[in-house]
Amino acid sequence: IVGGSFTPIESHPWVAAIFTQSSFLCGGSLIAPSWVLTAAHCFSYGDENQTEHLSVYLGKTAINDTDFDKEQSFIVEKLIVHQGYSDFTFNNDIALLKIRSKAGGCAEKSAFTRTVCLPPAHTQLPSGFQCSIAGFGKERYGAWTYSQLLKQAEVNLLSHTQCKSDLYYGDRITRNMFCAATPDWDADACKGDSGGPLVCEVSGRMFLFGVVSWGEDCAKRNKPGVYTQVTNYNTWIADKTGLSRYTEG
Ligand code: 4AZ
Repeated sequence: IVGGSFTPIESHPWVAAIFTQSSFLCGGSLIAPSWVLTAAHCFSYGDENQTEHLSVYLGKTAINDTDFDKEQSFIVEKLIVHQGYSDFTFNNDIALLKIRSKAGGCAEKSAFTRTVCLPPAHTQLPSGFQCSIAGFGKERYGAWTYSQLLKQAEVNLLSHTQCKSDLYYGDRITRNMFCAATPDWDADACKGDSGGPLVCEVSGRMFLFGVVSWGEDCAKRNKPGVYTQVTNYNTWIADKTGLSRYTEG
């Protein structure tokens, strides 16, 4: 995250940290006790062996410190990449991880870990609506390392029309994407925040509306962050996880 502020995991307890062979890979969001929603582009296409190298942590505020009193760790039982994901356009940049602890259990609710709600299908928020993003991604585009501590920032939703203008991203924005930025272009998701949450508060509850997907540079004028539109995937999520569509909200 560029700009924004450091934040404890208690403020974003659905944030998952995904590692591959002990290096940090991507963010994610806990949507059910054994399911993490993340971005498809975090994974290499067709590598059947990659799940055995993946691990997922919940309850983590510092990426390289272990706090056994707060964090929970998991192996990945199943990786489901959206069948329509394109590595060229980043359309359908969404994936699911089925997680399980070494003892066979799922995530346990605590002050540091809980699930985030999925919004009802096709819910639309108005442009300008303020939402928040969180992650361990780089604090500047050219930084050598990821943020050691979890960060968050407030960003405003942009209209599809604006984001599809030539000045922004033109036709690279599909209907499965939306954009968010700050009025001064001073806060944004960045490398390493991919797969992590964009959440918006509606009627006093936090809902997962976006998955950090891509963008040109970070916090760059006229180049907003691009997010996967989670509300287009309620049926896909329900089908793949077997979770009822009626548990949403
Ligand atoms: C990345 O490379 C990335 N500014 C993620 C988000 C953004 C840019 C790059 C948005 O993972």
